[in-house]
Amino acid sequence: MKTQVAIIGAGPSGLLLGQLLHKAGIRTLIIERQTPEYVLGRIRAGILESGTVSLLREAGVAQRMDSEGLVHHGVEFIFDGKRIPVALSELTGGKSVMVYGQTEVTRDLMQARSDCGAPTIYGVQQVAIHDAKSDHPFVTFEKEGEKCRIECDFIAGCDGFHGVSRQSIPREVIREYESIWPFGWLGLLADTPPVNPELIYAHHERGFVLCSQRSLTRSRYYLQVPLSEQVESWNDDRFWSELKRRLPDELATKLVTGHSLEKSIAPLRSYVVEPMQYGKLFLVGDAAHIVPPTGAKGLNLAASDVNYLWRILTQYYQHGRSDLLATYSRLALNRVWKGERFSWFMTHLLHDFQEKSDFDRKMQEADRQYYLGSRAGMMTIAENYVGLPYEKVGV
Ligand code: RFL
Ligand code: PHB
Repeated sequence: MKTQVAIIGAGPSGLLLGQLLHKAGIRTLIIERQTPEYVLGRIRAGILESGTVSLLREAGVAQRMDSEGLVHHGVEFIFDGKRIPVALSELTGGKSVMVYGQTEVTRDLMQARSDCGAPTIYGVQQVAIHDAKSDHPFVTFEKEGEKCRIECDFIAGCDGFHGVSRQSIPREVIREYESIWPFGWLGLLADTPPVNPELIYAHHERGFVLCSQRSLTRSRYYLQVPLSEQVESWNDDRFWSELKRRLPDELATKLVTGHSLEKSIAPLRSYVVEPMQYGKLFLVGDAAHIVPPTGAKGLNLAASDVNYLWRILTQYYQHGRSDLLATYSRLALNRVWKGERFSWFMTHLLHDFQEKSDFDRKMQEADRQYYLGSRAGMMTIAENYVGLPYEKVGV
């Protein structure tokens, strides 16, 4: 098989890159380890930054998002039982975020790819990257026992944190930065109306709570839990009653409970690999960086990597700009580190840290008082939450 850009992984990074390159007339072939049903079954992100929304529009896959997604102009914080609205749009000169689930983004991208006839091979095994430093890189894999080979100009490693792309780069040419958080998030999805029109990020001495949503009839809630917690020990009743204990009375009494559609525990991790390029191999999205979900940045950083790589590859194919290829890692990482910082900041601000000293707890409290008690503080939160601007490529 032969293509221009071989894409490993059909998550949001791989599919969005494939779609944008296809629109620019560049041939791609995507290979994915799982089945499409499995990929669509993973419940993950829910909040899209304005830049991600624009990119999905540019990719021509925004029709359903624009009609079914919910535009949010604000978000709410709670600490010491006090509710503090943060007026995102007012504080950012009119920007907003979109509530539209990663599952739906992925479904729209899969549909667009099949409509335009661009190839995706699901259920591949033994994926390996070869000669990434040469002018003739190639990817090998097995499909139903048959060995296959893709010859290409470039390889996009969009295969998530546990994929092969990052692992195929020699360890001596990369540097990894990592911080593991001492708790996880227990998430529950239910067909119940959200407890509040806006998302709520709540600090509580029993642990952090997030009240999110997928639509006006589907809620997504998260509870901070110790890393030792097993999802099996949380039946729906236990989840709902713990959630109510961590919310102020007026919200707890309004909360509509119901049967869970999904429940899972995710550990929290901060991770970045540098650089994000090795010869003709580019790392994109979770393959190169992970953030704790508190800032709602994971999928959005994946989209920002795609934004840079798609523009660079398009300029290369359409205008011969081979000089831009080496700029990818710097452009992507500049924004990644800011997203890491905001996610780290939000996680620190809102979670309960059992091992913190009394002094550190007071600092955390002062941070909440400062950031949510002044316009300057709220503006900082708002401009990061709606998404920092992308840098221009090739100037
Ligand atoms: P993905 O989605 O992990 O997709 C990678 C794909 O690669 C495939 N793969 C392989 N394919 C071929 N060969 C191999 N050897 C392969 N190895 C792996 C996998 O099967 C998979 O299909 O990475 P991608 O595309 O970079 O997308 C990243 C996002 O999924 C992730 O950052 C977000 O979900 C993070 N995230 C959130 N991000 C946000 O922007 N806003 C949010 O509100 C938000 N909430 C969340 C989140 C992540 C969560 N969890 C569970 C980690 C909430 C949670 C609970
Ligand atoms: C979600 O809806 O899954 C969600 C929303 C905001 C976050 C994290 C997750 O910060």
